[in-house]
Amino acid sequence: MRKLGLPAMALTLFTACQHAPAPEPILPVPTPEQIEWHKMETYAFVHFGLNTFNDLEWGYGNTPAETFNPTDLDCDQWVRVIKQAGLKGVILTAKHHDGFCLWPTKTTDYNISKSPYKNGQGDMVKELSDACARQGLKFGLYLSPWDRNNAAYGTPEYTKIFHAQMDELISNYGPLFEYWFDGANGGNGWYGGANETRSIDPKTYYKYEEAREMIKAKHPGAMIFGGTVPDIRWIGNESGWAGETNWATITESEVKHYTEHQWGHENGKFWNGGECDVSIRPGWFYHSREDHQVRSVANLTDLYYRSVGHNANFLLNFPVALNGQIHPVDSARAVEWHHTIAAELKDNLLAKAKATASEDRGRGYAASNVTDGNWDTYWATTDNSNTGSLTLEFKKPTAVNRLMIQEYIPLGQRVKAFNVEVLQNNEWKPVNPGEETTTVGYKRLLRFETTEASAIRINFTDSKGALCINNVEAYLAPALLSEPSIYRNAKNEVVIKAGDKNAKLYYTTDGSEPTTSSALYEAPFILNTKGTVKAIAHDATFNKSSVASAIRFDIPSTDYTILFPKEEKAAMLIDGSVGHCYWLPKGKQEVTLQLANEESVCGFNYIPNQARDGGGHITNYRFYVDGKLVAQGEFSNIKHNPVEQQIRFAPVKGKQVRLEAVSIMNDAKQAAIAELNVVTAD
Ligand code: FUL
Repeated sequence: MRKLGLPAMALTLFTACQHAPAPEPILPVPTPEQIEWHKMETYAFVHFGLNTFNDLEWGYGNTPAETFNPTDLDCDQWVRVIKQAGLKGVILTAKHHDGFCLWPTKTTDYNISKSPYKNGQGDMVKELSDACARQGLKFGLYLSPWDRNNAAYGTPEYTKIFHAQMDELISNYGPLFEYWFDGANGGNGWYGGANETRSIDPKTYYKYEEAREMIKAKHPGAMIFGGTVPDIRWIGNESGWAGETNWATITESEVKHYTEHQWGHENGKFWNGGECDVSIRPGWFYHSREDHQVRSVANLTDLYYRSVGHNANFLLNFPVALNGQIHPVDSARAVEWHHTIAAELKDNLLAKAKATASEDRGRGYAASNVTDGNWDTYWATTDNSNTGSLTLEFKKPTAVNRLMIQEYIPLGQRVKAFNVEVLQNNEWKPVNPGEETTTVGYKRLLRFETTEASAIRINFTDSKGALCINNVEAYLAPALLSEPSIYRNAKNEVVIKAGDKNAKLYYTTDGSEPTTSSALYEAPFILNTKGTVKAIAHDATFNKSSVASAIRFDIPSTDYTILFPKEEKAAMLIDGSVGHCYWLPKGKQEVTLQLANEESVCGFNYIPNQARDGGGHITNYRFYVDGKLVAQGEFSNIKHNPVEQQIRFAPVKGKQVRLEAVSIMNDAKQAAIAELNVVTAD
């Protein structure tokens, strides 16, 4: 054995005195790039393209390129709003399923150069990437594999076109932080005029392995979303939340149903953090009819806790409006949301707390590492101890209602379960009695009722190995009021509900803005005509009003008679309650409604099954007024985003309407309808 010289020996001894050995990693562990991605936490999506100008969610591939014509396009405005909303990057839909390319690609004529925008000289991908570079925002791209325009779709030639498009995108627009491959492969499309259904095997057709190599060669740090070799995973819904249990590890080949993505797999073979994508409005693309349906600050804040606070990243979509800018309501809401989160998590009450633990693994792994503000130092237990508790003592009793815990993920995700207690008058009390919380990962945020604590104790009750916790913070978040919900039931009674127990509700029915001097809501009231109800919630304790809610009610339930299906249960179709879903009986999949008076019908609303992962969604429909076909088409993307579907058409006078389900999701035989009603002209 080679003898160590004195200085080398001293160094070895010195190092040994400094640190106990680090825990062995528990595989799989994230790559350094994946860790950087976790640290981004929130970023933006922009859906903009031909769909915007044609009021569509999924263009069929035949909408004329000439219709793309934003009048005041301003990518710097997008970037400003996105930055002010605290989001760290933006991903642009360079090509959606309709196949229209927002850059002057050489691969197809169906692109921006064939539009009137800048007389065919425009390049949206460049405009946005330049604006990002100017203002210091990360940039990413979405390229839909499914292409409903391309004549070659379905043949090997299209795969080449798809890769060539990707090559243009990765070669000409600067560094990318994320590359998004959408999973939708709906089947039917225009396909160069063939107008048919084409199916491919998404596992092999797009050659994702080669695509990955191409992207990584130019953008080693880019996270690949979707495809067969992703770095990060879809969370299994388009509603913006991750499961309460959320492992950043998964074995894709073992996923039986896509909704499993919300939890990941405890013993997954690959590190694949979850990304929660959601639009700030019901649709991904802009529709003016949704101007009053922008998510509220309370809703977005809740989603933040259920995405970032559940060990996932949050991808918030802005459907850019027809003029080429983020709508003022969306931007105001997103910025206010950011300020709300910043206010909720402003002063870390544990910054100066004394941290002790049931044990640690020796020098360098003390409990105090969880409050030192250094992400790379962590409290760790000995190898054979997969439980342990961490106590954080305040200088004096302190009111708290939020707790943040982070694991040192470079060594793998470990914690399986824990609970939290507070010390009050020398007695430990659970913050959520009887509840065990599962998984921590990169970040876990807990919300609980405001409680006085002289200390907080976190009991880790199960873990895959030694505990490695690098950060714990606590906060006192101010109260945040939720907007009231308003609906009208089968008896024409308007019911207004508050989201918070101390809130009082005030409302108007004449279209004016409610204030605390408006009518106080005490009980449901009758509205048996068309009308608009507006309400606010007010909590005198915090002297704060929430955003008002407003609903325009069309003709009341009592003005409908259900002619078909002829069964009592069918009343659920028009009872105003989206929670009651009606399944059409076997046989003819249609609904016929008789109206009390002849109306000028100009549209209808179909609310699909709202049960979590519920089925029965109608994917293609026909709609008749007095036996005359007035509208037909598809409810695009209804499977993953089952929001209210509103179809509008030129007014037609009539007394009888019929909705026919032409096809149902997954080729099911029975359609489900939570609510169905008509839109009438004033
Ligand atoms: C889905 C698409 O079908 C939607 O249109 C949207 O782009 C969403 C982000 O992904 O799969």
